Amino acid sequence: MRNGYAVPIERRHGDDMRRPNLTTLEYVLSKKSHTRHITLIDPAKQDANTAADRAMVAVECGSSMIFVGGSTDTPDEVVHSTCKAIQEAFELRAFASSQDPESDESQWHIPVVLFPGGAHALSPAADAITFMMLMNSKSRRFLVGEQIRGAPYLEKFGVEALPTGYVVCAPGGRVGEVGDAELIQPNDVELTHAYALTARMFGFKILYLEAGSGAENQVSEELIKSARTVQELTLVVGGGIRTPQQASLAAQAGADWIVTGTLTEDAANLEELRQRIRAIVSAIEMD
Ligand code: 1GP
Repeated sequence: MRNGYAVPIERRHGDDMRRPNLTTLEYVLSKKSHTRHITLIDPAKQDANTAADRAMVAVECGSSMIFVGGSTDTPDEVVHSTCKAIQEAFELRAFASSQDPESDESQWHIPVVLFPGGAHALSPAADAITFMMLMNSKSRRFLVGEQIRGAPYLEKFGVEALPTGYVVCAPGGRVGEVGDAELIQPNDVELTHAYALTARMFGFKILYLEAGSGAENQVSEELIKSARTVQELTLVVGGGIRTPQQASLAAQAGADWIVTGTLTEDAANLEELRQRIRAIVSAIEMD
């Protein structure tokens, strides 16, 4: 474990201007008539400027939040420069929109949220963090250990914590392995319900059902429906969602948010990315 923190503490000043009345948690929990989309950007997979270009395309095409992170051991400097580049790009776009009466500035009031693999991947430039307990981990490290390491930095940075129960479902991928998870199987309906109840009883506001990045199979419809019965939780579903049909299945089963990551990384260029995200967003907005 490192003793210091490599990234200088410099709070962004733009967030009050960009989202005047809502905390990020209020924004995430706010009820919408349709499922919303999150674009996950793994800072290890591209340079900061490319990440910012991809994030801008995502927002233009209807993504409602950007996650920055992944399960890899990305140094905090890389996470920070990615968050910073995205925030700066959004601020410029918000400013440009504010000068144009035809343009909707609020489109750029999109939170940039850390989705960390551990306490090493933090940045003061983020609006918030999915502050997660990997609920089905067998390792203390992922239940509370990394969180205890990260909490003092987050407090110092003033990065808002989004209290999240994180449950890894089969196939689970790398996060299932690294996180030492007892994977939830596609028909473990009662167990999923018990995890959802436990998350609520711990006071978590968000439950994230994860199949693992690049998963061959997404989280099953049955598991999403089962978690959905605990209505107080905001339900995030991700892993293995690549097509509008898969996104629609998760949305119809009750996901409030769906996350895609690989879809962005795999796109050959920004135009392909644009088409992919548009297709996913319009599928979930129709449900
Ligand atoms: C991974 O749920 C996310 O943590 C996204 O998964 O890369 O398969 O879209 P994909």
